[in-house]
Amino acid sequence: MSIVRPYGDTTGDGMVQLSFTLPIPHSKVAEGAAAQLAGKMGMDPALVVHAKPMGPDFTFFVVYGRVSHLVDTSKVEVVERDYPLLTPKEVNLSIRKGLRRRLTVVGGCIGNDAHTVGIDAILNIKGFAGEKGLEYYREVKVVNLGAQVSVPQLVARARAEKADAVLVSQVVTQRDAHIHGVKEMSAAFREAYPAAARPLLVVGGPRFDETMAGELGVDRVFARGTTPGEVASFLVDQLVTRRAERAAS
Ligand code: B12
Repeated sequence: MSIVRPYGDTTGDGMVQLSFTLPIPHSKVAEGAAAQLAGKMGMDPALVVHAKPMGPDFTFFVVYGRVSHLVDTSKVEVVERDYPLLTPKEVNLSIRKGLRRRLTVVGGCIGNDAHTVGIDAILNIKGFAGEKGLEYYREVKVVNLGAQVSVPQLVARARAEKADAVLVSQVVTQRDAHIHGVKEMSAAFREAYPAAARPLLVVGGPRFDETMAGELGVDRVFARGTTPGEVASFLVDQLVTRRAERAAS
């Protein structure tokens, strides 16, 4: 069945929970304002179930209520994985046979972003979710530039290392910093390289929409929960398998 409604107390009752902050001190009026907002967003009835002062001038709310909207799962657009998931052994073997040299990856957090935990989860040997990071792969050379790398620094290092792929993390999303940062980065790589020689551009972070690769000018977007194995498999698919297919045709 492709049409579904939210489930709260009983199947299909349409109940949802919403949290937000209003820039007003906690009071009965503030709670009324929260209920009014939820009502305008389509929740009816809208019940304020939690209100907590956040300092003297702000209040955090949780509102529980019913919405009448239906969701059609057949109209949902997502990026499905379109490459096979490989084990580290298979990744190493493919690179060795297909490239006949190590695959070089340069990565980091660009702009002001200092949230390195995500890129480290993908690159560092300790990895993520029980999987080892790309440093563990014998046939992958990892250059992790860490936090707050400027775009010119990233381009220069990618050139110096003859990077096959550039992996960029953006976690801060205030004022769409992640979107602006990635667009600046992809434009800089397009300017610095002839199209055929440009490294594969891969970005990731918890608030990216995976369908945005084209708009951002990158080859792939990875969102929250990404594992190193998925990234390694994607790199092999793009830089070894598909390249060999193109060369053969
Ligand atoms: C830890 C943390 C910090 C640490 C960072 C330490 C470090 N070395 O990374 C410190 C204390 C330094 C910090 C500072 C700040 N932080 Co902070 N921080 C967090 C926190 C709690 C966790 C982030 C994290 O480590 N997640 C774990 C990793 C594993 O998850 P991930 O990043 O999503 O990565 C996964 C995927 O997204 C993906 N991925 C990520 N990157 C990449 C890249 C590639 C190429 C690929 C393939 C995949 C990929 O793979 C990873 C594994 O699955 C978040 C809140 C939260 N719970 O998420 C806030 C948060 C990100 N921080 C926030 C803020 C505001 C800040 C500060 C501005 C606070 C301040 N006023 O000073 C500063 C900014 C510093 C800066 N210049 O960037 C906000 C951002 C809000 C926004 N809309 O932008 C958040 C959301 C907290 C909040 N709710 O307000 N922070």
